[in-house]
Order: sequence, then C-alpha cells, then structure tokens
Amino acid sequence: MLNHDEKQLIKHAWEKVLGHQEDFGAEALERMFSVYPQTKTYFPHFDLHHDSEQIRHHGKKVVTALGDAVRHMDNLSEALSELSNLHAYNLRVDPVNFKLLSHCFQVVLAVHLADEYTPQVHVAYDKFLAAVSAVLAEKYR
Ligand code: ZNH
Repeated sequence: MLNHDEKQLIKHAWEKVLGHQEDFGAEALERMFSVYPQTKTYFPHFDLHHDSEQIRHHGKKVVTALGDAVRHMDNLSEALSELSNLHAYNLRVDPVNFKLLSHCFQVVLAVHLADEYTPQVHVAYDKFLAAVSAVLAEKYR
C-alpha cells in the first residue's frame, strides 16, 4: 500500500518525532479529547485535565508504539499483533475512533513539522496511520 518513496518520507519525518514522543502523544490525546469528547469514555479511570501525568504517560506509549510501527512498516500485522489483541479483545475500542486519533496526531505533526509537513508527507502519514489502524482493528468481529 505504501510505496517506497512514501516509506522514506515517513522514516525521515519520524526523526523529528524522536525525543518528543511524550509531548506529541499528550498533545494528540488532548486534542482528541477536546475535539471528539466521546473518546473520553474509554478513559474513565484517567485524569483528563491539561498536563495530566496519565495523559503524558499514555501519549508516550502510543507514540512509541507508532515508532515501532515505523520501524516495521513492511510487517505491521506481526509488529502490532499484541496491540491488536489488546484493542480488539480487552479494550474493545470502536474502530471509528482510530480515525479520530490519527487525525489528531496528523495535526500535531503539522504543527511541529510546519513546512516539512508537505502535502506528500501528509499523504504518506495518512496512509501509514490508516494501515496501523487497520491492523489494530483487524481482529474485531
Ligand atoms: Zn490505544 C492502550 C496504542 C488508538 C484506547 N494503546 C494502548 C497502549 C498502546 C496503545 C501502546 C498501551 C498498551 C500497554 O500498556 O501494553 N492506541 C495505540 C495506537 C493507536 C491507539 C498506536 C492508534 C494509532 N487507543 C486508541 C484509540 C483509543 C484507544 C483510538 C480510544 C479512543 N488504548 C486505549 C485505552 C488503553 C489503550 C483505553 C488502555 C489505557 C490504560 O492505561 O488503561
């Protein structure tokens, strides 16, 4: 699905994420909770205020998982298999929510990468996050 050039763009842009996993993750989650408040229902046990330690911690986990996915783009199903089980069988997150988080994460990338988040990089990330979401939702039925 992702062609060679798109994979290169994704890997290259990811270098700008390194070192900021927690900040970018927390920002994406905070946007998701504000813009799509229905997503908060999955986190009744979290403090969802600005600068919440739980949001920061969770944001770091999510973005670190995305970083693993960047390193295993040719083998996403296998790389994300555990997470896929977790989301399908334990968390039972409605798959529509993956699009919402993906969108919020793209906004965060756009804010921080600015001019480097070109339309080409945008397309590549759109496809990549859709592929990750598809894997996370593939065990639902
Ligand atoms: Zn999720 C969890 C990733 C989406 C909800 N996640 C999680 C984790 C990770 C993730 C890494 C951790 C795990 C462990 O700890 O082991 N996610 C992810 C990704 C994505 C996601 C990568 C995409 C892209 N999620 C999501 C969504 C939602 C969710 C959309 C809803 C809205 N998750 C979740 C929850 C959890 C998780 C609820 C659990 C948390 C706690 O801690 O409790």
